[in-house]
Amino acid sequence: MDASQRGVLLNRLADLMERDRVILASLESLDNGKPYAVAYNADLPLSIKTLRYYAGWADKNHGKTIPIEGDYFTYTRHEPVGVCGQIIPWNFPLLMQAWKLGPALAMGNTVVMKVAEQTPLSALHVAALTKEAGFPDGVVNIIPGYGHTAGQAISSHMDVDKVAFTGSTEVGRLVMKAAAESNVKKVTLELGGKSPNIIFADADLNDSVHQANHGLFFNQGQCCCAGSRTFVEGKIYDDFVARSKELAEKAVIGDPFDLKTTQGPQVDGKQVETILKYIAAGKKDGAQLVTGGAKHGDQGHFVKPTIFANVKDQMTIAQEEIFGPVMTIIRFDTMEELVEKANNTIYGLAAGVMTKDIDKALHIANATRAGSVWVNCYDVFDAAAPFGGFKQSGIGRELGEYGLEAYTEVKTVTIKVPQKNS
Ligand code: TXE
Repeated sequence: MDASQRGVLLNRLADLMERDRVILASLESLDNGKPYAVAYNADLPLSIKTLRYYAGWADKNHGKTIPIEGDYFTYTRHEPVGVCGQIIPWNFPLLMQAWKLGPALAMGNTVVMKVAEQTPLSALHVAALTKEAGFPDGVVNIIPGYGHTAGQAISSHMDVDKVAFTGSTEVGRLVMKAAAESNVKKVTLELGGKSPNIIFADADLNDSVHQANHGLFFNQGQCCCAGSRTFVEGKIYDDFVARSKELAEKAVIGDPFDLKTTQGPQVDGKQVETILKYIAAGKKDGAQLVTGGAKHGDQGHFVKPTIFANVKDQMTIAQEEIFGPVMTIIRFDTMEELVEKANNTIYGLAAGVMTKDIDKALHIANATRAGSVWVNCYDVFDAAAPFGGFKQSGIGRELGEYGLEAYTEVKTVTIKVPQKNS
């Protein structure tokens, strides 16, 4: 198929998702528990835009001609990697699917994707849409299944050329190991995070409280890039904590299909247990529970928005990924202490900084070991801007032009010529 035709198919898929936006957003809420309004207004448009963005790249991933020494003509071809295994999680099922299908299909690969066992429905509907869009048989294969069986089969398969995984760091390690022990397939990983979100005293306080609230509580706190360590400058610390409490308590918790709901249930009971375990650890370690700290109601997997203040950097709740609506607020007084603490984590996915001082913003942007830094904003995503982790948050980048690399093999062709003109 012509490269341009792959772009046509991806655009057709995006159009079909747009047509079925209500169905897909409904399935997403039903499966994951996220508020329908969020699925409809955030997950769907972001997923559709990702496919359209990569549709545009289908015929634009050119090779180069390279002036090597001697009478040769050398050029590179950008070829597909081949069969790409893709394993995705449950927190943004449609979006993670689009992030992975977009670049893989645009670059001419075939895909075997295992969706998360908690949330297979929307992905299976998209699978049907790929048929309707006209992708040839066998190009897009979507499998529901468990990690230790279907996921493991992908990462250890001898005929899979590449595996892309999004999920926990623990499983990322297993995927990498299986890849190494089988056919040394290429590996890209997007793993956990414990991202610092830094609030300086000079920033607009109201804005900062809202930004930090959204950066942590969005998607029931189930975001890999959640601003889960909120660092607040001493001068405004008490005020910030009080206002954050007030805002967190305004969350409307309940039925995801009620359009007023801002916080739905966690994805499942196992996730709730993990969150409650971390809340208990926070209390035991001596952090101050400001609000929440328990399940909400006696039905379903709801957790109250929870805030801990006086959190010390080395506490478990400040070091391990909770993946739930639990905010930990840490005080800082000097820039040096701040940078050291902000980087004192095994992760390096994202960082945020709120300040009116451009020097401070740039210093933090340079000094934090993180794949994305948001200044005076948080969680700003665009299909054109790369995303991925430093340190144990992952390997490789998704989105943007950088996202093409993982799905491209570079072939160097050198031809002897009578006379080179380099
Ligand atoms: O993740 P898993 P879980 C983090 C978050 C959360 C924790 C556990 O901290 O609390 O992980 O969540 C598949 N070989 N994140 O248990 O197990 C699995 O079927 C191959 C961060 O749900 O990592 C699913 O499709 N695959 C995160 C996918 O891996 C395996 C998103 C992710 O599940 C496998 C989700 C195996 N042996 C959780 N075992 C992020 N970075 O956004 C499981 N899987």
